[in-house]
Amino acid sequence: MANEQSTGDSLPTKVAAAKPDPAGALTTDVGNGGELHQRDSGTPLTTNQGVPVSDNQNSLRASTRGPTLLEDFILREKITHFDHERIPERIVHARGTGVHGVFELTESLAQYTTAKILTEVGEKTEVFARFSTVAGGAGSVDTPRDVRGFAVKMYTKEGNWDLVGNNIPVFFIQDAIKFPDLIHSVKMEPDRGFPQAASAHDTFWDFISLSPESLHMIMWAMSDRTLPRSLRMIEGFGIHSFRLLDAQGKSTFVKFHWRPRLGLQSTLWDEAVKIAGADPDFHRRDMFENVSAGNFPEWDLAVQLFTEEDAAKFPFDHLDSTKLIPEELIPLKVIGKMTLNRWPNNFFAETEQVAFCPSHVPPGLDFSNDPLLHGRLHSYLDTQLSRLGGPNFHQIPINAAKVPVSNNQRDGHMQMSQPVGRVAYEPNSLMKDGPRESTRGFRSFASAENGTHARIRSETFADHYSQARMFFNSQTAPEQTHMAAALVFELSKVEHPHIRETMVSHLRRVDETLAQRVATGLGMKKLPDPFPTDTPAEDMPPSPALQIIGKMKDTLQGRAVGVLVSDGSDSALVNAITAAITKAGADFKIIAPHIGEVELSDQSCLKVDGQLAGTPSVMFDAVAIILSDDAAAKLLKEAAAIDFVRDAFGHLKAIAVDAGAKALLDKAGVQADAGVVDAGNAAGFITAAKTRQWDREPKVRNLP
Ligand code: HDE
Repeated sequence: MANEQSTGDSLPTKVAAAKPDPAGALTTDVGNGGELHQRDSGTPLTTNQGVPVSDNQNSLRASTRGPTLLEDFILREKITHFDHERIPERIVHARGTGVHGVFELTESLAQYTTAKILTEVGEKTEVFARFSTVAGGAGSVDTPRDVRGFAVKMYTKEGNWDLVGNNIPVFFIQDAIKFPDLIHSVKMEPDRGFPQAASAHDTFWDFISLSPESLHMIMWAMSDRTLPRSLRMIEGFGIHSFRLLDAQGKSTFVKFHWRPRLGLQSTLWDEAVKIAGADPDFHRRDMFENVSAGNFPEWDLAVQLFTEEDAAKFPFDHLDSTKLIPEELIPLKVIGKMTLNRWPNNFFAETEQVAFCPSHVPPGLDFSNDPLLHGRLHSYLDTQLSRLGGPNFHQIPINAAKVPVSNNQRDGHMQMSQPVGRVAYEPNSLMKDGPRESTRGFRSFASAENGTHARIRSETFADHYSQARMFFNSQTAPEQTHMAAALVFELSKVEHPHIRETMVSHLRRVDETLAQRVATGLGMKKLPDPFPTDTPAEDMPPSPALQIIGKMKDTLQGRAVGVLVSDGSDSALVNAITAAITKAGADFKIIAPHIGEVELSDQSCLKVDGQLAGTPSVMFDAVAIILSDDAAAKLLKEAAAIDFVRDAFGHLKAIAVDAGAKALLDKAGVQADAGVVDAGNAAGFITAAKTRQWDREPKVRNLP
């Protein structure tokens, strides 16, 4: 039952003078600052036992200025509950943002599976999605360079299905036994307790340099995929191969992909770093604001389907989670759409307490033999036991299936159900309508396993470099440059030269030009020898589907534009540009030197969304600057204004400028290019704002 407590909607009324009552009679309240707290005006405030509380401002004292009494059970209950408000945060993916939504199937997979969620076209299934960073704690920032978790709980008619994926289709390691080491290496170093939410330190790169299997994932991690512009603009991947089973038990392998309808988009590293300071909640706020405003993000669910025979022909092993199946080899088939449309009521109750387990699958799905997946099938259930305190976490509303749950499991910490009757076992003859096995129940694929029982890694898992090379070769030139720059940045933070050298020796196995660029960036005089391997990279055809820039949608939809104005700004220009932004499906925020309102040239008033110093240009995809001459002259002395312009330019954004703004550009040393557009040319500005000005990059940054 919901814990009915004051919502805080009826705030205490402030009065000039409240009189203390020495006798402690309940006619008058004495609160801090002499606030009179309205009694009997809303829902009664109670203890957790339902006892109404008369005074929530003063603890029980032996005398007016005397000691507080242990007898005060109301104080003790309130403080004790508060002391226990925190539960252990997730060991990985602690920082997350959750949203409710719905999944609708558009194409049936009835040919391959019995799972109703994949066969009933038009059926809408409630979902809860949680997006996360991996390495940082729950209070860390939203924009470190990190993989993003993409976990979706689907409350299907046949029980919950948790598709617990990431925004990258491969992983660092091939075997679950290595996972604690990987995570320990990336987390804060144990002797010093830093760095928080960062892979740029010795222990991470030490581990990676000694784990060649991680090289493909490292290519992704050093790409702009780990710097998403918005959680609404990331892809999601189930990574492992799963199985679909039809009514005869025939198996087809499947990989799951989420594709954002808004398209992929990333930030630049310098931008992500500055966003971390300007708004540590950048992604959570972006999701909250858009879902609250009705801009519901949508993803297509697509599958890659293949048989055992197809898999035997792949030049890699699909059971190895460091490998992906190029779309050019097995095309994606779109089968449905997810729309996220409802912000949770309560962060803790839902986003924090949601428990995902890859082992939660409905009948008609099953697992492949991926050894990483098998480790996960154990780990998630286990972690919930300590994080949520016991085996009844499935009863917490956000985790509860939307179909009846009936079995003979009993008791345990925080048991919420009250089973009736004397039977708690099966088979039984005493409870005729008790829970029984079902012919529609979950079945595992009948596989014939044979081979050596041993701690062994398959030969087919030995190639660590071919797909790393394929990924690098598939990128556009600016994306390759960003990867080189990311490697230089990260390895420059590594204190031990031998770790840097080992990493460059691995890069020589991936791509010689990349290795050379990174080595030069690290000030190395000569290249180390390539890392010894029996399995050097084979050239694979590039896969353009792995790009971000090449795949960017020609749209401003879902993006945000910052419009910097002042008192006296030209109203016609401001109105035309804001109308064009809205027409393009984007959002705009009005920024000004002061909060409140600005009075435009035609005396109309415009509400200000953000004060200049607190709303830097890194928060936006493009900016428009329309200033009166007076304001422009004043802002020439304002560092926040100069930074606004310099960063917008440095981050390759389109900038719309009027005459006043041009002075600001000059002061910032910005030499206008095609991305700097006259504010009178709203259409030209919108076109430029749909992409970054990639040609500008070599002019503003020395890249490796
Ligand atoms: Fe996880 N992972 N993981 N992981 N993972 C957890 O479970 C684990 C892996 C992923 O929003 C934990 O409830 C092992 C791959 C997401 O609540 C834990 C291995 C992928 C989330 C755990 C992996 C993921 C987690 C921590 C190697 C992408 C956040 C808290 C075998 C396919 C879910 C929790 C959320 C969370 C274990 C590798 C995705 C400890 C042992 C590969 C999105 O159980």
